[in-house]
Parts: sequence; C-alpha cells; structure tokens
Amino acid sequence: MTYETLIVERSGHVGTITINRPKALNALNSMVLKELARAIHELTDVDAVRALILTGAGDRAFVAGADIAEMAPMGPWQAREFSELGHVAFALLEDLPCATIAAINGFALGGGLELALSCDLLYASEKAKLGQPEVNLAVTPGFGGSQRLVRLVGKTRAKELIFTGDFVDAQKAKEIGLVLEVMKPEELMPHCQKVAEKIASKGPLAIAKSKRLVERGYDMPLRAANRQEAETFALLFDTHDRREGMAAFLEKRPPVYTGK
Ligand code: DAK
Repeated sequence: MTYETLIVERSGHVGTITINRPKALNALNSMVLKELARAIHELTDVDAVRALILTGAGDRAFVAGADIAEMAPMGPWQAREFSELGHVAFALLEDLPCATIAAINGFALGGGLELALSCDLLYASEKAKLGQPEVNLAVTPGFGGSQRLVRLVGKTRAKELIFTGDFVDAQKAKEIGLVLEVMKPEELMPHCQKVAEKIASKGPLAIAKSKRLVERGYDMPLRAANRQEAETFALLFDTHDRREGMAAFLEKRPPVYTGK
C-alpha cells in the first residue's frame, strides 16, 4: 500500500507510522486521517505487528494539530465530518490489538496531542512542546482531547491546559503524568524501538487482551471488570502461546510465540 501523507514501515514485529507533512508541521488534514485509518487497518493482524510506533517527520513536530487551513472555511456539517474522521482513526488506534507508542519528537498540539493520547505509551524528546491550544482559535478540542486528557492527567490539570491553551515542555509534561519519559532527541526513536521490541517478544494475545482489559475495564464497575479479567485469563489457557510460554519456562529456554 502506498500513502501520500504517511511513511509506513515494518521491521520484524514492530511497525512505524510517520506522519509525513513536515512543511506543515505534520498537521492532520482529511487525507492524513483517512490514510491513518487505512494504515491501522492494514496492521491489525495480531501476529504481524505486535507493537506500533507513531511519530512525526522532520525534527520540529510530532503533529502541530488539525490542519487549520483546511478547517478555516468549514461549516458545522463539514466540521462534524472532519471531527468524525479523527474520532474513527483514533478509536481504531485504541482498539488495535497491539501496543502503540507515541514518539513525541516536537510539537504535539491540539489534534496532535489527541493523537498521542490515543496511544498506549507516550515518550517525549526534550524538544517536545505539548498543549491543547484550540481555544486560541475559538473552538474546543475536537478529537477526544477533552476526555482522554482528563483521564490521563486529572480534571483540573486538563482544564488548565484546555482553558489557557498554554504549551508545556517535556519535563513539565512528565511531571503531570502526560508522558512517561523525556530523553535527548537522538535517543527517542531508539528508546521507543527498544520498548516496542521488548513488548513484541511477549505473548501477542496476552498483550492484545491486556490492552483491552485496561481500556474496557477503565469505564466499568470494578467487580465487572475483574470478572472480565478472570474470563480472559482463563480463555488464554486454551492457546498455543500459553502452553509454549509455560513449557519454555520449565525447559529453561526462550519461548517462541506465534500469536495462536
Ligand atoms: N495547521 C496547518 N498548518 C500549520 C499548523 C496547523 N495546525 N501548524 C503549523 N502549520 C504550518 C504553518 O502555517 C507554517 O506554514 P507556512 O507558513 O510555512 O506555509 C508551517 O507549518 C510552520 O509553522 P510556523 O511558521 O507557524 O512555525 P513557528 O515555529 O513560528 O510556530 C507553532 C510553530 C507550532 C507554535 C505554530 O505553527 C502554531 O501555533 N501552530 C498552530 C498550533 C495549533 O493551534 N494547533 C492546534 C490546531 S487546532 C474539531 C476538530 C478538530 C479540532 C477541533 C475541533 N471539530 C470538528 C469540532 C482540532 C483542532 C486543532 O488541532
């Protein structure tokens, strides 16, 4: 598959999607959002890609937001459709049965931060600047930021970021729990690759199911979520990988997982 606005790569079980519009600081236009959904669909085979890294092309931005030039002439109906494209692509990411990692290499603003927030693990370079500056344009976050940001950093921090439109630097983002780690720009991709490879070496179904348990369980009452966990745990006992993992431990050798 070829893409106009993305670079999609695979190395072993690790996939990388790079948003590739560096001249516009990788701003998300309709084409990017549609291609993103298509690329995510392509990567949904659980045994093919076991961890996916998202990043931005160039050295300035992860993604500097939704494309303001494309949004400027929109009426409410087009804005609704545009917003839907983002929601669909980001929900696909959240539902992808493998780990997703945002390598935040520069500006992650508005829709760009919302894209990162749809990933499982967020790592940032020292150069990163993060924020929800939509209010500067007299709109609200449109791709789930008002909900995912609250869940990650809490209600008042999220309100502060959304109401002021201020950018936070990478260190501050780590302090408030928005990103996991901050590192030198040249260390970011190797670090994300290392984490991705580590995750890819585990039982793929266990990763897929763990992700689902965390995502779905978060909005459920504790008892129901725990019941779901017990059922998932039990179901995995009927897989090749579970037998392989335990046999490998007892035979003191590394396991070979197939996602079956
Ligand atoms: N969209 C389009 N182009 C962008 C862009 C963006 N978000 N951000 C940057 N660019 C372009 C600039 O226009 C410029 O293009 P040229 O003039 O060279 O052609 C190029 O990238 C380089 O940017 P600057 O010249 O501005 O670079 P600076 O270093 O001076 O400034 C900056 C960097 C990131 C601080 C600045 O570019 C900036 O403030 N960018 C906008 C950031 C922003 O406001 N992001 C949030 C966008 S709003 C909704 C749906 C979606 C959304 C909301 C509602 N509904 C349907 C309800 C989402 C909204 C957003 O994400």
